[in-house]
Amino acid sequence: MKIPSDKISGQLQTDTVGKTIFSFDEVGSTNEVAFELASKGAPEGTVVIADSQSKGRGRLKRKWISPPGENLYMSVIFRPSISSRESPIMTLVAAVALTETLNKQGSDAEVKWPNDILINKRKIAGILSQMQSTGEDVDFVVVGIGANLNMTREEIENEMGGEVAEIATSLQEALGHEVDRVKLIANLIEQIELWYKKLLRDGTSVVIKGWMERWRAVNSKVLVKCNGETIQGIATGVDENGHLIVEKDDGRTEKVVAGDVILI
Ligand code: BT5
Repeated sequence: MKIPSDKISGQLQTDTVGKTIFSFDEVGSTNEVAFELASKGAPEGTVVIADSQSKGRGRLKRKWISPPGENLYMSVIFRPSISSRESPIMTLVAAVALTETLNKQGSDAEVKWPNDILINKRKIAGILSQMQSTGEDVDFVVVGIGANLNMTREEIENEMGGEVAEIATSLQEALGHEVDRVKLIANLIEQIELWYKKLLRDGTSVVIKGWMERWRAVNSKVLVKCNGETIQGIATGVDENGHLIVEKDDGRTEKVVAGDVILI
């Protein structure tokens, strides 16, 4: 059943984000719907929510498991005046906003580069940002957020199956009780606007700082897999564009735009 958008709107005091909310029972992917809307000129701050997704997407054609009735699947349209190079910062804006929202509920969530949120080292949420550019400038960015909210361990195992269930968690599993989905979505939209405004007002450094404060793997030994290559070293931070800085074992520094990180 679709999440009532008027109930979310009723709790919002934002200027732009969530001024228009499209809520669906089921879609293929909220990112796909939002991308289509943005291509047709939908304004900044437009939100697309679905109760379930039949083709929920992760990065690199991976799947995002999206059962109905209990989770969050939401995409937001942004039209920031930034270059395409800087666009990964939008993923960090969403990561900080979501971590803050989850922790206000009493959890102990942390960010993982580039697009994950973890609780007790397991993945509770993922973010998928997709951009349309004109020349070097961003035309729009769709930021998609998927988070497991009211799933029990049994449901995680039934819905996700062995391998994914092992690395996944939910807010309910972490807190030991269910959360109010509408309230959480409203809180998240408020946090997203707050951090987006910080980005526009103060630039990327404030977002980077906020993200680094919620990143516990700083200075850990890592293996980074990107474009079929593997880099080994110490992850020391993220640069102004949200790229991961790795001090390699041979002493050289590498900046990674996209990849998967394994702690070693
Ligand atoms: C992500 O990709 O983590 C980005 C996920 C973004 C999902 C949202 S939902 C709203 C919007 N609409 C969409 O279609 N997508 C966005 P990635 O880092 O590539 O991670 C994908 C991997 O996470 C999968 O290969 C699984 O291992 C794991 N996974 C899949 N579903 C999961 C779930 N529900 N909870 C935890 N882990 C999951």
